[in-house]
Amino acid sequence: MTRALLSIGGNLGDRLAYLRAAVARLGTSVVRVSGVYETPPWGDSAQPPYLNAVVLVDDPTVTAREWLTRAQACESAEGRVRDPERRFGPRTLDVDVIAVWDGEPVVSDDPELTLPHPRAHLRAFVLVPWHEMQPDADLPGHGSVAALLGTPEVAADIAGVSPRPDLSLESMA
Ligand code: A4P
Ligand code: MG
Repeated sequence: MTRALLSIGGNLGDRLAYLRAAVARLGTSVVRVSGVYETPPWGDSAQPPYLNAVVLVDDPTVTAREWLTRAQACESAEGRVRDPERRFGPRTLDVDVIAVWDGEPVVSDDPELTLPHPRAHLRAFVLVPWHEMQPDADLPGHGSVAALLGTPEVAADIAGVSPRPDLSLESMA
């Protein structure tokens, strides 16, 4: 069994359409999707707000590296253009691999695929939707998602993460 938690987000163009396209492209591997949240830009504030969600996927034939390949295929399909000068800059679609479980959590410090994602424990835009979808979840190496929501770095950002119940991805799963 290879299970992964993916973060999806974007802040250019038809943001909901890009999130829906990502879920559709992930296809039958999708186990659950979170609600959609409007979130302030993290890491580079001079850009529009994001829509963010998380997706739990499961496919026994897919390795951790292949989840990254699939994530990047979703980004490319939705026209994402990378600006090497602007690391956390605006994008149509960002798909990050937050964690992978292959029976046990997969741990990697490879810069091409670092697992768990090195900034996930700091990001309310990942942790809030994940907690809503799986209240008992653990981020490998960092403990429970519920506890991470109480850390000062994350707690300070929670108020800005607004549920958008009018924008559902559920019908895609
Ligand atoms: N990489 C290593 N580990 C991973 C992983 N676990 N998942 C490598 C995905 N990629 C991983 O990624 C840069 C490199 O990270 C790749 O070569 C990949 O092999 P990228 O997708 O080319 O570039 P990026 O996404 O712009 O850079 P980075 O550093 O991954 O940025 P983040 O962390 O993805 O942040 N604010 C809000 N509110 N919501 C957002 O969704 N997203 C970002 C992007 C910034 N601010 C945001 C949001
Ligand atoms: Mg990324």
